[in-house]
Amino acid sequence: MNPLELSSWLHTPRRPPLLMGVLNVTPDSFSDGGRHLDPADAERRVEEMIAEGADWIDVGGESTRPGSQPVPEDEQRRRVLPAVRAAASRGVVVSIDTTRAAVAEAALDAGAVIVNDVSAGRDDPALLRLVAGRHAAIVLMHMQGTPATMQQAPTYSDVVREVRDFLLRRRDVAASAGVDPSRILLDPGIGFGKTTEHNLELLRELPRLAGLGHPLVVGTSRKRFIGEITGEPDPSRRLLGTAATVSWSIANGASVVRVHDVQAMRQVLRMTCAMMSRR
Ligand code: HH2
Repeated sequence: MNPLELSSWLHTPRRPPLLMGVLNVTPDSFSDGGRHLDPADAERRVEEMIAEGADWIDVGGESTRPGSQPVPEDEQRRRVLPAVRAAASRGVVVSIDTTRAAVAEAALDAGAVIVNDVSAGRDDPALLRLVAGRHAAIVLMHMQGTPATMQQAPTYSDVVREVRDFLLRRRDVAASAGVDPSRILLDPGIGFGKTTEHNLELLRELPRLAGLGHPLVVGTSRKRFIGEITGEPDPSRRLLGTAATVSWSIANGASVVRVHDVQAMRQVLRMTCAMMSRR
């Protein structure tokens, strides 16, 4: 999908679900860390994901796995810009996975059109103003705590209600900062300050989040809760567990699924959409 098609997709009431391919340009991401640090490797992976059927490529230069520490803006920029340029030059939709306005701005200059902010505009207030000024799209994601501490003791009285209320609050803050509401996507933040049971509850109740009037992004790919349920400790071997969650998410209203295994999940998405008559 190219950026123009994204604009019309955002205004389509029954949107065909999109596949967001993950490209982490980091030494320490939980599943693809260290594999794309050389710009030539990142570029190869971009080409591969496009050939495999990615609609959109999400480039990140900072791991947000549990226990991770922030990466300086300069270093994030150094890591992500070659990959953003490589993906944008091939005409595909590119998002920048960052919480920092300076990194997002450099990525938008290099051709990204979406900011994927796992802090939903809380880490750097300048980020929402930037998105507004550039008429970019933004993913606002729920997270309890920060990556450094979020898995220590996640607590909710009603996880679905709290995530829903949070997303609506952050949507309002973004809109007040001037972000075009039709360019806001929401994400429950699977694995971000949540136990396995919290993640399952959010997936079970996904239609409640898919009905908030914004496209819903869901990122379950290879995550720890899949390992816990399936007994598979190696993230790269969680393909089938991931497939189950991707199919479920689409059937329950997700508009975008964020995945590492683009080729396999393209098949899952096609099959799920065919069963739902949303081909
Ligand atoms: N998950 C991760 C990172 N960014 N963004 C959104 N919108 N939704 C998610 O679920 C999400 C995200 C974590 O996965 P990954 O990028 O593979 O790992 P790491 O944070 O270790 O780089």
